[in-house]
Parts: sequence; C-alpha cells; structure tokens
Amino acid sequence: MKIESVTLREIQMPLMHFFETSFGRIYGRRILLVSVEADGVRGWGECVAGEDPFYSPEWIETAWPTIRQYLAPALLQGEIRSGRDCAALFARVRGHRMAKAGMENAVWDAEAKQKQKPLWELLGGWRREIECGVSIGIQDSPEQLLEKIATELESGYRRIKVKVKPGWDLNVLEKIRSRWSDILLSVDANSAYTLDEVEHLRKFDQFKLLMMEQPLWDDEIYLHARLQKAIETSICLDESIHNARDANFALEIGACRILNIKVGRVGGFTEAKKIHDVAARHGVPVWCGGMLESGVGRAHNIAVSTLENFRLPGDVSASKRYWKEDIIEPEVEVRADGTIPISDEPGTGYRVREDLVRKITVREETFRAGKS
Ligand code: OSB
Ligand code: MG
Repeated sequence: MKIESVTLREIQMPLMHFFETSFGRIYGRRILLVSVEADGVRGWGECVAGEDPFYSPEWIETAWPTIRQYLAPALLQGEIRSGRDCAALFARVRGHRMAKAGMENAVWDAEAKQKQKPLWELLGGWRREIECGVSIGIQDSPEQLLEKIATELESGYRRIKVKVKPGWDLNVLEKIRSRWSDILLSVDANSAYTLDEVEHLRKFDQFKLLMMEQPLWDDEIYLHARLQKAIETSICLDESIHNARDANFALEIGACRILNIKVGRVGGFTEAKKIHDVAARHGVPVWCGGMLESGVGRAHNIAVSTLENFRLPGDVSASKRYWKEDIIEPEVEVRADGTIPISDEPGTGYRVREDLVRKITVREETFRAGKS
C-alpha cells in the first residue's frame, strides 16, 4: 500500500446532553479526524484524544503536532503492506497512542476498502451482532439519573454503567438497586478513589456489580491488585492499560478480572488485538470502551467488538444518544434487543458523510508524500 496523503480535520460537535465524569463536565466535543489516501481509496480514522488532558496526558493539541511532525512523515515515507505494519513505523515516538491509533486505524480502514473486505473480517472478528451497554455520566440529581437509566433500559441496552465519585456513589447505587434489583450494573470511577478508602470501596460489594472500573490512580496497576484482594466486586482496568505487557502484568498479579479495551488508548487495532489475545489466554473477558466518538470511531469500535473474547456488552451505543446528526450513513442504531447487527459490506459498512464533515470542520491540514 502506498499512502499518498494524510489529512487532519478538527470537527466540532455539540453533545445531545452534557457528559460528566469524576474529572469534569463537557457539553460538546472537538474531534480530530484522520483520512488517508491510498491506491484510489480513502480510509478514515478518529483520534479519541479529549479536549483536555484529564482522562489521559494526551489531548487534541498534542495529537495534531505529533502527527504533523512525526507520524505523518513516517507513514508517507514508510513501506507498509497493511495496517498491521503501522505500529513499527511509529515505534520511535513514545506514547501518543491516541494519535497513533487515529493514523493506524485510518490505514486499516483503507486496506479493508481496497481489499473489498469487511473491516471486522480483516481484524479477525467473528460475531455477527454485538451486545450494547451504556455509560451514563454524573447528573444534577439522583432522580435525573434514574430517569436516564429507565430510558436506556426501555431502549433495550443490556448493561448500565454509571460514573461514580466520592459523594455520588453508594447513595445513588442504593436508589438504582432498590428500583432494579437484577440488571447488569457497573460503575466507573475514573481514578476518583485512593487505597485509604478500602473500607468505603468494600461497601460497593452489596450492590452485586458486574464490575468496578478504574477505582484507583490512572498510572497504577499494583495497588489495584491490593484492592482486588480486599473486595468481592471484580475490578476492570481502563486508564492503566496501555499495551499487551500492561495487560499481562495486571492479569498475572490479579489487579483485575475484566479488561476494558479502547482502541485509541492502546495505540490502534494491532495492539488492541494483542491485548484481546492476552486476556483470552488468561480466561479473562474484555469489552470495548467508548470515548464519546463520532460515527468514524464508533464504526471502528463495532468492528473490533466482533472479536471472540469481547464477551461483555461494551460502551458502544447508538449515534442518537450523542449527536443530533452523526457524520456517518447509516447512523449507528441499536435494535430493541440491545444489539447492533454486523454488516457484510466492505470497510465498516458505514459511509462517511463528507459534505457534513466539511461543514463542521474548523481546521484542516494535508500532508503529502515527498513533501513535509
Ligand atoms: O472512562 O470510559 C471512560 C468517556 C470519556 C472518557 C472516558 C470514559 C468515557 C465513557 C463514555 O465512559 C463511553 C461512551 O459512551 O463513549
Ligand atoms: Mg472508563
């Protein structure tokens, strides 16, 4: 494959409803889209770096210059046969995994189109439908949260995850469980607690949660193993896992019993597949996390979720939960039974609405082979 050009675009999209985690509230997204031209096809990728360096050190303003100065030149000068070869081209750059993933996944997308194959098949997927869950942010009141949960359950979603932080945790779980005693329920703390709070975290056990996601520091694995020994609820790591070595370490020392895989957080499809395989070897299920993606990233999350060890409902939900109008056609729709059917079309099965992308683009830059 000869990559002829790379284009970066920043698009801005208001969210249907604000999204609040333990690190803050946002009302809209600034999203970095990557497109690559290769052998007459165009591949799309989404860099999931946030508006701020709060979830991870990476954010949109570190991703753009990293791609301009290092990743785009490496890709345009390098020789690749497939998306699988990108990681090696980018290896000299440390970190910046979300920037790398935006690029690598655009190449996989182009490769699938060029080979006239579904992306999920190229990735080694197998499922013909995937199960969906939702991630519900912190609300202004517990009543509003209950209302939102009721709506999502009525839509068919198979797992409810609520964001928690000190002051918004046991009190809301109490209310949720007294109304719905047996739904699949999990919590995500985004590192809001410390190991001094073991006694408090042990109280989550009474709510029979499917998992507790990333309770402790984003850069810690070992202390999660200490916590996992002290509580019954299964820990799931998100922020702490950057690659297959991290995953292997976490599972060897018993830091968690479930893994969240975000293709962006780990640097692209290639590393995501490795983590998936590591977890499978340990008999540990994985699920696909979300980063409030536009349709481009959402379609990629759907494709990767078809791999065999994605055995739990992911944070992959319908376009309309996030956007008035998504940038893909058709939009991602979730059926009444809480699943998304997998398309047999080449590529992702979702077409990028380039006219709409153009309309909401606020900045754009193209890099070509032979010029840097
Ligand atoms: O921790 O999973 C997370 C969104 C932004 C940053 C971090 C996280 C999330 C979500 C949203 O939970 C998942 C989604 O619906 O896309
Ligand atoms: Mg999380």
